[in-house]
Amino acid sequence: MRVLVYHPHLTAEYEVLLRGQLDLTILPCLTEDEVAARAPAADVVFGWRLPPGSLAAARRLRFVQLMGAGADDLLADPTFDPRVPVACARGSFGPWIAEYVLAMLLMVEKDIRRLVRQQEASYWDPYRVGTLRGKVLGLAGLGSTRDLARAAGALGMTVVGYRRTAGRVEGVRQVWCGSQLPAFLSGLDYLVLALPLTLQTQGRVGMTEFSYMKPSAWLINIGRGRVVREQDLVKALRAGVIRGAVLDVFAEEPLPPESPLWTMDNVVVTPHVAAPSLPQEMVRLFLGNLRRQLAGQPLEGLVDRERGY
Ligand code: OXD
Repeated sequence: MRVLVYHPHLTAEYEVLLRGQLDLTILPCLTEDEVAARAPAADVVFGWRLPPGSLAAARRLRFVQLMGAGADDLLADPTFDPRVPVACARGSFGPWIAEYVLAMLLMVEKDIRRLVRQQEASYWDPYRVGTLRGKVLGLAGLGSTRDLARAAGALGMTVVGYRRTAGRVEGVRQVWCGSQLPAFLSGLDYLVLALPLTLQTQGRVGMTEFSYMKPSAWLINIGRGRVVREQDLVKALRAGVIRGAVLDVFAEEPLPPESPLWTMDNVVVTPHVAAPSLPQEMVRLFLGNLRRQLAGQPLEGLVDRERGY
């Protein structure tokens, strides 16, 4: 079985972890051109953000295993054979998401950036710090946020959620759906976007949605940048429509140096680090899926092409 492995920086590490496993022949690729050249020989692709067009000549693929949560880039590639099953790593990130969001919530409530600035200036100025207790956390995207819901609940937050269809979710006090978006947004202190990028979610959050929120509310985006209309976000933050934003994902990554988001004092920019793909975890997932594929069983994290995630 020939496995094409592609990661812009970590191909060598993946190759070492895969060596000797299941009799695989590894086709390591470091560049877009190498992926395109080796794709025709590959039975399986194991990759991170596969360059558009690079799998156009792959004709023997049994499946593609992505090292990340999102499949939007690959599904949007018109040269990629739509019959090839795609699996993503969406099940691996719950604990990471919980840690990242809690860190950011506490940073905001305690104003940790101010504490750091004060210490840097040897300046003693006690101020009243906030608390998460009693605050309302809204989760848009409930697939990978259960650990977060549990942890936030344990710290005394009220956790509510929004998704396409109604139903109960463990740790979430109330799940809003469909046309209830304004009601969902209006009650929140923090809105966490953990949504995939699909035709339905692209540009879904803009000025109209911000205007439903409280002026004291914060947005935290850990899903995909293009779910939010970035220009509307900048306007909303400047005009005080919402209080602030913590952004780990952007319409364009790396965030361009000229983006106003870099320098706004009510914005925290992090470089897509909320939920990292650790090579060991990704290899475990990949080998599990390879065994499933060989045994004719359904893949874990199989992407539903109709839904786009
Ligand atoms: C991604 C990820 O798919 O961070 O971008 O997992």
